[in-house]
Amino acid sequence: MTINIGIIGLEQSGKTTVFNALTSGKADTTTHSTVGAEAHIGVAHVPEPRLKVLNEIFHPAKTVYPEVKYYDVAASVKSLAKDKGIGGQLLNQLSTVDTLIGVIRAFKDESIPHTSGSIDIKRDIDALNLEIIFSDLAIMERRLERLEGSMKAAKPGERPPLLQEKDALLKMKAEMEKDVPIRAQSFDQSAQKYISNYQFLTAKPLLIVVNIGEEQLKDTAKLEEEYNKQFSGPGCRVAAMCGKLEMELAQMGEKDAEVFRKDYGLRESGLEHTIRASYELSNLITFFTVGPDEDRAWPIRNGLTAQKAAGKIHTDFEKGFIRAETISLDELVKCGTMAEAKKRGVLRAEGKEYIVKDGDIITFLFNV
Ligand SMILES: Nc1nc2c(ncn2[C@@H]2O[C@H](COP(=O)(O)OP(=O)(O)OP(=O)(O)O)[C@@H](O)[C@H]2O)c(=O)[nH]1
Ligand SMILES: [Mg+2]
Repeated sequence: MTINIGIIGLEQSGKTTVFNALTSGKADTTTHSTVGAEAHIGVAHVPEPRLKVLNEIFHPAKTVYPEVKYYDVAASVKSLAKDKGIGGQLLNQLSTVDTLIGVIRAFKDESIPHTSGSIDIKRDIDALNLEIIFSDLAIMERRLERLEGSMKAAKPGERPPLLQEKDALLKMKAEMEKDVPIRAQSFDQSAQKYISNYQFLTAKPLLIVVNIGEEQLKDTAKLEEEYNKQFSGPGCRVAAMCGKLEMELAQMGEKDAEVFRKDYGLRESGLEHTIRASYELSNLITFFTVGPDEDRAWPIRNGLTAQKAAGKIHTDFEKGFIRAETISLDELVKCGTMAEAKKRGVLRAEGKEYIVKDGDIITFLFNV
């Protein structure tokens, strides 16, 4: 399974630097990106240390990490929304991602002038929010126009669902005009489906990455806490990291990077840090499948039943679900082997309504 994350932000905030940090990429950061440029796309594996533990038990031929695909959309969302050509295409690409990363500049550097003349995190977060609200409003208006047309042509019996959609859109629009993103609005069940149909940008979880300077590194944790107090909200939280340093570390060997991180007092890499935050934002947990062929981590939404989780692997697993033989990683480690776990009776047979937990190791039994 691939998790898609779109990187947005104001001009020269460090989007491509953060992209390089997260994907160990080498995209150019020395020139300003130009309108009409294509997105940088890069893939990273979700760091999942629990797979290492499992590998020591099962020695599989292959280890499969979940993938995250990052899109660095060069231009500002606002300019994309106005543009019908490549801008429109980039916006379509953005509208399919699962989560947005919004890069906000906090690093000071006289040689790189800030487009608004100064560093002001609150101002820039507001501006970024307004950009994506602007883009969603444009989509809403187009949809409302089309709805008017459909309603005129509709037979009386066809009108109620159209009216219901119009009603839902108008409510969302009114809130957005008060600068409330869709992720912070509340809806009844019937309006919910319109949100997923349109893939509005402000409906997506937003991880704000405050791109701090090297001199702020030792205060990373404290700064992050303060930023979260000020700026987090429904579907939105903040991670602080130094894009430039993380980019340099991502291009080193792991061992060297580790030494540098220790020196700076950093507990985890920028990738680990932002992925953990985006898992929490998107309410994702991980279950594992194991065996001689492969050990594999599967990200799923928290709250899924065993039968639905089985469907993430294959639809046949879901349709023909019999039971899920389940053990937590901690229990397995205590037992040492699956055979020992069976002997001690800690390998559980769970039914289709079982709610999968983070760290479960599952063997699905099914028939087709
Ligand atoms: N000192 C310092 N400079 C940074 C940091 N992050 C980015 N920069 C510099 O800021 C400039 C812009 O960085 P980019 O990553 O290209 O920014 P961008 O948002 O992708 O820029 P555009 O795509 O042109 O809008 C580059 O010269 C980077 O080296 C940082 O954490 N510290
Ligand atoms: Mg860029």
